[in-house]
Amino acid sequence: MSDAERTFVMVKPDGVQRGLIGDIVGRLEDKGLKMVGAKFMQIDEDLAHEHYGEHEDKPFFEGLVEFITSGPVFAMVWEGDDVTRQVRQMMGATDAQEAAPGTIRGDYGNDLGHNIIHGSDHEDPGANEREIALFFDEDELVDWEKDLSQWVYE
Ligand code: IDP
Repeated sequence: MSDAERTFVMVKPDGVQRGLIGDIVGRLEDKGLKMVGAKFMQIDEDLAHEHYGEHEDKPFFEGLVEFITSGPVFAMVWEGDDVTRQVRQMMGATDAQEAAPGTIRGDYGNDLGHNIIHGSDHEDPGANEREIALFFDEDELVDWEKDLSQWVYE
């Protein structure tokens, strides 16, 4: 499993403030995914601009930067088969009011901007690796065997 796909996931400032880190980590663990990196951190303006660069021209961009730098986030890297798409499915739609019940945004969120969680876009090839490299040094990621994986994947 060491060459399995990896994706970047982040509990946003609203999720941290609301005490949802444990629930979100628990959901990803319950799914059988493997955490290979994590850190509790504060995003600065430069990192926010780089991470959300694709939205630079959008009217909500300044508000988005202000929000994502407003408090700590919990940044993570998760590994598993097709993990980028799997996590996006678990997250639900961007607008938490439209996200299906049972998804993270659907169960915890009530807003488009304050939507609890970020996960790399599976429809943007390479976004997962780009975002991982932006937030983590290679030596901050742990290559380990999860015994449970033999019961998760055939
Ligand atoms: P995603 O987070 O589901 O990938 P994106 O379209 O990449 O959605 O947008 C990034 C983030 O920007 C969203 O998660 C949300 O917090 C914020 N955002 C997107 N569209 C709007 C908007 O129209 N108004 C306010 N915030 C928005």
